[in-house]
Amino acid sequence: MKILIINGPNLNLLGKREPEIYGNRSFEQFLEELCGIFPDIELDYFQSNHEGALLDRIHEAGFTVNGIVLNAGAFTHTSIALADAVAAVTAPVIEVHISNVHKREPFRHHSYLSPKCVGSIVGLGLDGYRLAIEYLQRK
Ligand code: CA2
Repeated sequence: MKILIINGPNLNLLGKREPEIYGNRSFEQFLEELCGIFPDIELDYFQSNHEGALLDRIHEAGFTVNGIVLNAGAFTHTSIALADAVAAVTAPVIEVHISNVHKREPFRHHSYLSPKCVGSIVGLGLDGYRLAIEYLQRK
């Protein structure tokens, strides 16, 4: 089984800034933990600050992997192009947000991606990624 985790803009700063919102671990550290939790799953990870690069990765992987765990960062609230890409691919996509976007500014309450995803996990910190992978594993 192969699952691709995609993180969008600014998520490369995890563990370096705003620990009160996003925690104090880098995603690379957390990924090591995930690989230990899911030894039988091939976990691929991609982060980009560029919308086009995220689109290209979704297109490349979206017809072959067993699932995509997607935290599109702020593009969640702006990108019809990413929503179209999620809708176009055959792999199930789970939307994850580390923070509870519904407790934050109103502009974070709307997601163009949610209607195109199998489901969304918000506000559970990095645990959201683990839960999304568990769901995809059981399917
Ligand atoms: O809660 C999430 O996971 C978000 O996708 C994070 C995005 C934000 O724009 C979304 O509304 C919700 C922002 C990512 C910024 O990540 C940082 C991490 C550490 C330090 C600074 C920014």
